Amino acid sequence: MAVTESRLPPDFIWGYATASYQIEGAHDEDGRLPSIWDTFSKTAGKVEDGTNGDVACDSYHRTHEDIAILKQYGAKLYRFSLSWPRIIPLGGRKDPVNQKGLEFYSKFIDDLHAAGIEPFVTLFHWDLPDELMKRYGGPLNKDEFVADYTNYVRVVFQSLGHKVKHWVTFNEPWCSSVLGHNIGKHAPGRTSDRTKNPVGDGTREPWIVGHSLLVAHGTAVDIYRKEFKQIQGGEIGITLNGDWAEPWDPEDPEDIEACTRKLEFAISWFADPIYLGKYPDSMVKQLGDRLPPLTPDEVSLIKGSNDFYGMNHYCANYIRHREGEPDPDDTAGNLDHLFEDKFGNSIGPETNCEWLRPHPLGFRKLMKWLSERYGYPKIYVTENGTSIKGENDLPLEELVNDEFRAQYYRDYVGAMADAAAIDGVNVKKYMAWSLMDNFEWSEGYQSRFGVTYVDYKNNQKRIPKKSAFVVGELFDKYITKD
Ligand code: GBH
Repeated sequence: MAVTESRLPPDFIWGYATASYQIEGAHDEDGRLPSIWDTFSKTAGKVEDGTNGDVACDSYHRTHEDIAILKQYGAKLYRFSLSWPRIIPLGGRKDPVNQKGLEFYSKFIDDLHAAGIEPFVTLFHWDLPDELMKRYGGPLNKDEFVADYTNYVRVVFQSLGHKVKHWVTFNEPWCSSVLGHNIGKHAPGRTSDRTKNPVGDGTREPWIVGHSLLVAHGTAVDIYRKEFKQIQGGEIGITLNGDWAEPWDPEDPEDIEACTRKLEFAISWFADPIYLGKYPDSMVKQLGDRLPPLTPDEVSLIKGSNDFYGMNHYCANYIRHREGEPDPDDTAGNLDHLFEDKFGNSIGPETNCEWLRPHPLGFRKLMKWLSERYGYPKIYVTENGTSIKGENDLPLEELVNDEFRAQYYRDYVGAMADAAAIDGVNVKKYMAWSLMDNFEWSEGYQSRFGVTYVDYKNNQKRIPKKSAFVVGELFDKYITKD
């Protein structure tokens, strides 16, 4: 599918990604207290298969195994996240720091370096200390949240910053805002829908939370740059999710316009303030004063706060504009996400996730769109991957022969190489999601994203799938040798 001569630059590096709550387990060990995901997943009906992250992949006890597979696969980079409630179990700036939590990550980072693997550290991948949610509503309370989050990241920079060169402030703030405070599918599960949750206001809370996360991101970057960057020499940015949009009716200007609006509501909500210093006009127009304005001080903190653009990308949708006034609970931009266009063409094959259908060309198109809008920033792909329909039900010998996932990576890595070689996109790093099967949030353990099979019934045994080797071969092929 990719143009055969497209290549990635010689300094390109790649690896794998995971997140603390999805893999670590050890939920009550060495001083860790609950996060909002512990509480949410233990609330009846919130996770489809009734599971949680108490054990997950047991990575807290298996750092050596995880490093060994990374090495075996030839990865040079590992993106993982820190669990805030391991480091400051109650979360707040006046609460005690847990040395055991810091020691765990410190040792892990040393071991990665010893294996020749660069740590790429996410500071927040959704596991907010539960106490902060109870105390003041977490990011619903901007001032408290920003003060506690920046205290936490300062503790981390102080103790781990001399050995980490890549930081992500927040993973996918859209998910915390919309899935957590509008749809209610993610922790803390707040929504206007009273059949799902007794409290929440999906018309206002997602926009308040998004604002808090932007200000917390900008403030954390400011602290890093003023107090640590000069000595520690690392870089810092935010990771945004965003899937590509194709018009449902390619002839209808309103569907074409809706595609731009969809990208603005999903991506530019955060990226425009960071690169352009303002919210997108389409959002201001639809949301009015429900979108909390950025003060001039906030704009100066947030604008220019990305050393790189962290891009999580999985799939694409056909977009059809809606007629009439937007619903007050709408967060998408008054449009529908569809899997088929006007003519009945599917955007891509089904997977095990309702939302995910691969469409590799969309990866290239989105990188180009982002590059044009934001002035060709350095892009790091911080997640990309797929589940496979029915994978969980296959016998082991078939499951590990995951040709569908291997093909996904051939197509997506090829599309990225085309974006770099033909469109001039400045993409420099790539981390596949995921190193291993793990706790897939509200889908529990039913959907697998790993290039490594994890046998949850047999002591969390790790077994490489075919795709693990295909990914390594792909980068050998695409990266230009010096
Ligand atoms: C990533 O999010 C996460 O960072 C990672 O932790 C996770 O394991 C991985 O994806 C695989 O899911 O139909 O309204 O529920 C990906 C971005 C955006 C994908 C929201 C799912 C669901 C929208 N996600 N989307 S909805």
